[in-house]
Amino acid sequence: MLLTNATIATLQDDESFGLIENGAIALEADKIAWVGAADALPEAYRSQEAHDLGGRLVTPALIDCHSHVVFGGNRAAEFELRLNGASYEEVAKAGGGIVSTVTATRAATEADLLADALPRVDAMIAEGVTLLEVKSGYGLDRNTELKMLRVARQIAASRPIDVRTSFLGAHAVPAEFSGRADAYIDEVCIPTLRAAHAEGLVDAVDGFCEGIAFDTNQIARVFDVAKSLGIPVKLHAEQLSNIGGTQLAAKYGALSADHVEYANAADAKALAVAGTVAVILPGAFYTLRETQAPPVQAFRDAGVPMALATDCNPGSSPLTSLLLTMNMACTLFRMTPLEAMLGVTCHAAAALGETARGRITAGAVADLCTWDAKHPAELSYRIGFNPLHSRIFKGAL
Ligand code: DI6
Ligand code: FE
Repeated sequence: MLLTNATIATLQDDESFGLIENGAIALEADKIAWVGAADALPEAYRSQEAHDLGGRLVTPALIDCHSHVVFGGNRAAEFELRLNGASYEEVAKAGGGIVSTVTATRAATEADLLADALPRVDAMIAEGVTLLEVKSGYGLDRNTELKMLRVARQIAASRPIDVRTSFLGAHAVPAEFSGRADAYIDEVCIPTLRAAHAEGLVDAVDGFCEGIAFDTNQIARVFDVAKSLGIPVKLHAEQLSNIGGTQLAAKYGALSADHVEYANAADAKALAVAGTVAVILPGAFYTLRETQAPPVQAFRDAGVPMALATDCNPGSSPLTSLLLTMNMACTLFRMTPLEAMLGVTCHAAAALGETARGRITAGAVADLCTWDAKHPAELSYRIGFNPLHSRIFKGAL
């Protein structure tokens, strides 16, 4: 395939959009073979059938590097209760909160979970997503965690999208282990991780390091097992308070530390040294009406790559739009449109350990989006508008 008459945001480095006006991109099978100005196109590619893009913008396809897109039920009733003035206790008594999602996810069949997840995935695909991370963590027992991860694999078999799984057994302490978080880690979380790994279901290991979830010692025990199995780690860290999760993630050479609202300058330095990506999740910040913004300037100063993701989940971020996520990151956190673009492409790829994706360069995977737009800043600027013109997944339109 040959794309011509394109305005290309190559993102070849992190300093600019790397714009090429009147550019061309030659694809060979599932890879990008050549990119540059049309008048420099090598003879060898000139005979290919050309798709004239009429000056449209081409970017790397979008990557959502943090999602909990597989879950049972939803929490709209709890949303409504709260807006009618119910207290946290009343919501919990009415069966609300993460517990209700765990109950619904345990009760659902694999087919139910897949049928519920696919419309959310389709909304992502419609905005140009070609690579999606999917976490477990609403099972909190062996069978349901495995079930969630199998459904994540089925998403990739059902749609033209790649999926990377993260085992999030350390997401919450289930009711049956109330007050016994250590026992949950040893008796359920770690054995389930081993079983899921043996089934080929785990691409990375995640955890929720927070006062209301697990402390650094408990997460470290899970990470040690991940390390012994050769699985990369990532961590929900410093979302609601600073308890050392970011430093722990850096110590383990994590792919990413996610949320990080309460991270500080020392944490940013540790991430930079470790080469760990900071994943910024404005959907959860917005939904929870948080006031502590992530230390974007400290990440810039330290040279920490920043990614953006939906955190799509039924409680704190019922969001499927990565384009809206880009806008929120700019408006709420003062990230620039360039940072937002890098955040949903090459930096998101890095947060998943993918080095051949997220930039338009010879040899990269041919995952591309074409947009009814002239400049990449338009993608962050608009609210609730989807200018996707076409999506190319592994070289196929
Ligand atoms: N951080 C969050 O904000 C969500 N999980 C997490 O690790 C909350 C999940 C939920 O409420 O269902
Ligand atoms: Fe999350």
